[in-house]
Amino acid sequence: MRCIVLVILSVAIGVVGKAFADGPALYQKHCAEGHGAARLGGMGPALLPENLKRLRKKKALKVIANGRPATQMPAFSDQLNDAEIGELAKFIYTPLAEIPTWTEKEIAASQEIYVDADTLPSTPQHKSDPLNLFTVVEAGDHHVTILDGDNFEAIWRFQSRFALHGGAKYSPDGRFMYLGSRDGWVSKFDLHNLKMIAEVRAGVNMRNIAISSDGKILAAANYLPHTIAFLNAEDLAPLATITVGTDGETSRVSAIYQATPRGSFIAALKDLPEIWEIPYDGITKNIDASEIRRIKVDRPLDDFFFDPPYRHVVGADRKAEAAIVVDLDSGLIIKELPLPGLPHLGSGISWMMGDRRVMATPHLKGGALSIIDLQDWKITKSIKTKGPGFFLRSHENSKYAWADVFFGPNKDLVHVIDKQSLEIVKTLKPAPGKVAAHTEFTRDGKYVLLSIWDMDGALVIYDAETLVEVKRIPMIKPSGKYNVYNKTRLSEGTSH
Ligand code: DHE
Repeated sequence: MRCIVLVILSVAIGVVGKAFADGPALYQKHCAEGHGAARLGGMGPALLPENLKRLRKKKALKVIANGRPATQMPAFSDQLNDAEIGELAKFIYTPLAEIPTWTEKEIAASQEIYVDADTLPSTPQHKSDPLNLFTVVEAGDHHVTILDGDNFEAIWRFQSRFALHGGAKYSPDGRFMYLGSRDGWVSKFDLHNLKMIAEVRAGVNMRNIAISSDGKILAAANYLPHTIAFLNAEDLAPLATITVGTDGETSRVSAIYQATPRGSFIAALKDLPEIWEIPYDGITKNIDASEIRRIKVDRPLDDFFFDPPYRHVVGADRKAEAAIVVDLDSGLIIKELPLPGLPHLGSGISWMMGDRRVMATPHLKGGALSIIDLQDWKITKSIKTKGPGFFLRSHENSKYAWADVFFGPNKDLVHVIDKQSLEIVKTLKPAPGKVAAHTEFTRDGKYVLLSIWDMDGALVIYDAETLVEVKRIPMIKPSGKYNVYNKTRLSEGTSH
């Protein structure tokens, strides 16, 4: 008898245990309300492998167990055992069976307008120089700090959408700032009134946003679904959405860029050997295929660097470890440069070296910076660094370029390079053991702001000439920072 009871009991435990260790069921019970029944996001972020790329599984287990401080994410360790938490994590890292849809209808339904910008004063309601403000993304707790670039005091701080990515974009007059999150949210913030104006979700897994040079249209590049969404920059209402593909085969969109002198957006496609150019004036409700210029190349290219006139684009062929130069007027490949070690062309910048314009790019997998002559597209030098770097910055008024060492044992180092001799003149170690990365200059080029990319991090400000530290502001894992003047004036030393 005792034996039978034990058998029944163990079968029952087995059944219950199995039922409760079922990832999808656990998800529906505990997570669907906050993150959406289809995992596409809700109050909390989308829980899809594409959106969770920056979160290691081990960390995800901890977040499920302990929650996320200062957010609505609760701790589940008192409700779920380790096996159940493991099953949940496994489930959220499983790709969806089909590409989700996110049409204009869903985009429109997600639009939130907090205040009509026309009812607000059109002049700055603070004492800072509106063109020397910095938007600083604090990735550690998903906040944004607005920093005065003259006295380096924070004038505002607010919670952002989850996991912002890519540079902030500004309206041409510098009043409005636009942010994009990996979850597809686009936010419009008024820097004169320090108020959020509107938000909309332009995709499920978004790469970045770009703004047309007249400030009227925003474009959002998506991995999920395979679309580019165009928004009215005034209220973020959807203008048009295009599915990116050819002959029934669609592609993820790696990124979208504004090409000011060309009056167009240019898109990099992850899965198709094409570059798309979409003129601003072709973007209407009924945009059709004839409005899109498809430049055929012989392989998929992404991570673009544009020369200052936007005549040429340099794209990475990640497989062959080469950089391909395409003439955007003729649509022809004019050069293939062997650049092993994954060049990070998106971080490339250019400057005049004597009477020649050169570009420099870091490498994500190699301890070097490559220097390329933009007249004949020859690699002229490889500057050896202390490890692979991510970002590179300079300014017209500075003789130096700043290159971080983002990966490896020397991740706490930043090189300062003389733009004429191409020699490293100084290597800084602002916070031993912590990643030091991503610099940006003040509008006059006199100071440089550098992130200590750590939960117990800081923004370190240097005199750009003497290279001496002048201030350190504690911040929570600050990542990118974007100066209004440098971005809107398309400074050659910064990203656009
Ligand atoms: Fe980024 C910009 C792509 C991983 C932080 N990153 C960009 C841009 C692209 C890009 C196309 C330009 C967008 C723009 O400004 O409009 N990034 C990619 C990748 O393909 C890659 C390697 C892998 C991925 O999964 O997306 C990648 N990026 C990262 C990170 O891991 C970083 C360090 C942390 C994070 O936030 O995810 C990171 N990327 C940044 C930052 C910028 C950026 C801070 C803006 C740089 C600037 O100065 O403009």
